[in-house]
Amino acid sequence: PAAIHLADYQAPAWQVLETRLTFELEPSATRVTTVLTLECNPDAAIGSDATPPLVLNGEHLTLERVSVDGRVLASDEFTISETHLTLDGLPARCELETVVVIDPAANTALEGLYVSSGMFCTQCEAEGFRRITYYPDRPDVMSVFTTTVIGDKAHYPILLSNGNPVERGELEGGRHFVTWQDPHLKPCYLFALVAGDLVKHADSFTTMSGRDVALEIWVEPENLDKTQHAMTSLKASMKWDEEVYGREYDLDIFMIVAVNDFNMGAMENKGLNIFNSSCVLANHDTATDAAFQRVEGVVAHEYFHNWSGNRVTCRDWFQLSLKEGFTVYRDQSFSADMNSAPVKRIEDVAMLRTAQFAEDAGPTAHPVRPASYIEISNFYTLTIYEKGSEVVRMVANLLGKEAFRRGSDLYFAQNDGRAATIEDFISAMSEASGRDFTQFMRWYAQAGTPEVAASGVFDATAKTYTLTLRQTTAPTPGQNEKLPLVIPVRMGLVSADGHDLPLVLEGASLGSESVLELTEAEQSFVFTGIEHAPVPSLLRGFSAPVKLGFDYSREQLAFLMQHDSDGFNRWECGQRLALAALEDLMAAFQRGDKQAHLDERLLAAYRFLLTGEPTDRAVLAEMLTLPSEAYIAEQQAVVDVDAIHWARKTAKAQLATVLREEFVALYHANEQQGEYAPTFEQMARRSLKNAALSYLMGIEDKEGMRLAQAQLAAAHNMTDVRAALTLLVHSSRTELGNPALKAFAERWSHDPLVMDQWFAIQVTRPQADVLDRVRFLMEHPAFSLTNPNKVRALIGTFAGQNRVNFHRIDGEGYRLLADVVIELNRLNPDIAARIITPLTRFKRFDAARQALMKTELERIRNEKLSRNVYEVVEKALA
Ligand code: HT7
Ligand code: ZN
Repeated sequence: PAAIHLADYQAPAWQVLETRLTFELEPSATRVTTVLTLECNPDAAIGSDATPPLVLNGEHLTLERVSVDGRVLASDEFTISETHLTLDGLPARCELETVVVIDPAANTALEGLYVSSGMFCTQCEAEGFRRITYYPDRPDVMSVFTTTVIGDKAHYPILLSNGNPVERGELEGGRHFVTWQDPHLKPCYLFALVAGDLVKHADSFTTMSGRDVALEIWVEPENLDKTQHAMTSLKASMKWDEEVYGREYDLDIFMIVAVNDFNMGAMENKGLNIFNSSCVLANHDTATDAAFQRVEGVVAHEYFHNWSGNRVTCRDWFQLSLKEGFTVYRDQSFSADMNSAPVKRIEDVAMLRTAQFAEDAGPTAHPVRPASYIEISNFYTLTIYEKGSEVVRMVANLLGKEAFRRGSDLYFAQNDGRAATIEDFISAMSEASGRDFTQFMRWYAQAGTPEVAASGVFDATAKTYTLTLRQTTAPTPGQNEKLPLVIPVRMGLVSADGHDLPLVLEGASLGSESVLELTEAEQSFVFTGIEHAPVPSLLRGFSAPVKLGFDYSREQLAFLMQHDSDGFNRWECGQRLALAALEDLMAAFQRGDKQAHLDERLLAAYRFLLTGEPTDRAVLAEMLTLPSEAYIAEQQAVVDVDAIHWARKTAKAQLATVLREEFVALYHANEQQGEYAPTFEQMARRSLKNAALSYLMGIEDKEGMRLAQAQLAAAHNMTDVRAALTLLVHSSRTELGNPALKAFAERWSHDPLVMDQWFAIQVTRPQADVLDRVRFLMEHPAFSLTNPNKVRALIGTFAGQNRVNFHRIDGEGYRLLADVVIELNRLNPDIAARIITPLTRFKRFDAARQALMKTELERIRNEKLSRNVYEVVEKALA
């Protein structure tokens, strides 16, 4: 397959002024009649009246008829291939009608129109619309749509599409129809259709200009009691976008539909968002606090797309981060406002630094705006989303709140109804603030994570502190040369008594905190009037997506962990201290010393945390969590999964042994009082209590065991149940874990989202027999390779989270993943290309594992591959 290049972009030759669609729904033979009002773009006309060819995308379609301005065309009047329908010599303005038949029931790729749990639904981003009808399937062709959906009334009483319903009625043969009109210009990737036997949770929202908007969440009847949290989140999002960005909703109705089979989290189709059921359904019996927060975040994200994505869309798919990076930044800010801002930042940064940094250092590394792709579905990545959000965050922080708001207002005003580029976004920010972003634009073009090495020199005589910052970015595939970036480093200098010193730089007083802008490969900043050697607090709030190196002593880390005025950096210094202690243990493991002791300074830091007054329980829970195995691995030159696993387990056990009483006290201090509520305060208590339990279970403490069993039996909420069940199942006490698992499955076999958790709990067991369990569970009646949630829960969780067993030295973990990828390559290429990721990172491991992983990649390469898997495997093996 050939690559597509940003440099080759050309404006479309034809515009679609109007799109009229009629669907006659049948699971295996749906007829789609499409009427397009077309107009040739004046710039594209060849000569005075000849028009360029009209090239429409279309895949997996059976064409029945084509007509132009009412005349049916003979088969030699157009060209048809597996991917295109081409018409020559059309009038500059004409009406084209096509009739095609498609097979939604056989569509396991879940792109285009497909059937999920007996209902019809669509997924058109990025290039799914071409599996529905012949169309210029590109985001810069925007049209108004009228859609008539016809279906059997008994099976599909609910017929939905974008916009407002304008007509409905009965037809012969037990069928009925509804016509929907969407007055807003949109590209076809925002088209949606849903038909099924659904019930709704209805509510309403009054916008800031006083319009009433009907809100509807459509679900299968058994899920109606899991919709309240999504509805609350939706209303909060609508209000927040009005208050923070001045954005008002623009249709009379906003709908969300939950579907069980979905490749990603959700889709922002105009007025009709379609959600993976896992990102919309939640009640306290079935969903954990983490799931509640995910629902809140995803509902907000999709709603925010109504402006950042739909009203202003992308010119081409290279600009994907224009809508995704900006919208992630918006949803992260929303969640920070709704919950604890420091915890939200800690979670987002932890994810970025483990998963996105690994992507940026791997074979598929790409810039936030890639220069080329083979399959666009492969580019819905952490780099586009999360690093893209960090780039927008830097813009926002460099400009300050007011100027950033002026910039976003200008961006929306200048580009409303248009397909825009990243330059359009940055130029609005520049115009609103007067700031020059020329160098900053490199963040969009350069792949890889920059490293900033910091060093400081205190001069007691001159009373200065000189901070030197050096930036480098390692080469990434296809990009050897890296230029210096604009790196904002928010910082302070902390005195021995724990206060931020006043900062004076080149005669200017900057207050107690400053943002240094590193723009060259190396720069020094000389702070004057410094009486005693300070401890620098750098990259506060994680002010840029970089790896910061500073040679802190462990004492300095412990000091900053207690005294830094920046909450994020207090956590960060605790993590650095823990990492250093874990590295000691890893070194001991590697030299065969299993009696090594944990650094006393980490024990003291934990004692400080456990005995102090908790100001913010949620932050405390984060601070009591050791760096994840994935994060520790990121810090190693050659990943030693066994050493990492042993070190983390040993550190936990030693902390629990020494601080047992404190953990027991912490558990009891945070037990649930009164009724459950998904409030932030209660969630923080639950995470603290379950953190304490996890330490106690790390030594299989008798009291810990008793508490875990009691917590499971009390079944107050899924957060507590899942935490207790996980700890029991992961313990050596199979006589406790196995019956608990069995009882859980009996209680929840009817609920697919709870069964996903049941799978995930089992496949993260650290014991070596887990691989047999994974193969066994793949045969379980509740498992299905055609359901992405099940694949993620069982296979994705095993390969991504059970590192010590996935990377078994006999290569069985790799073989299992490759077997699944080969099957999925046929069934669902998008999921196949995502689930393969851990295999592509072979360069991070020792020679023996590298060879085993490569063997499996080569086995996959020998198959007849989809574009998705081909692109990933070729890049990995290049
Ligand atoms: N904009 C949505 C993207 C999406 C998607 C992409 C490829 C394949 C399936 C997909 N489902 C949804 C999701 C979002 O960022 O909001
Ligand atoms: Zn998005």
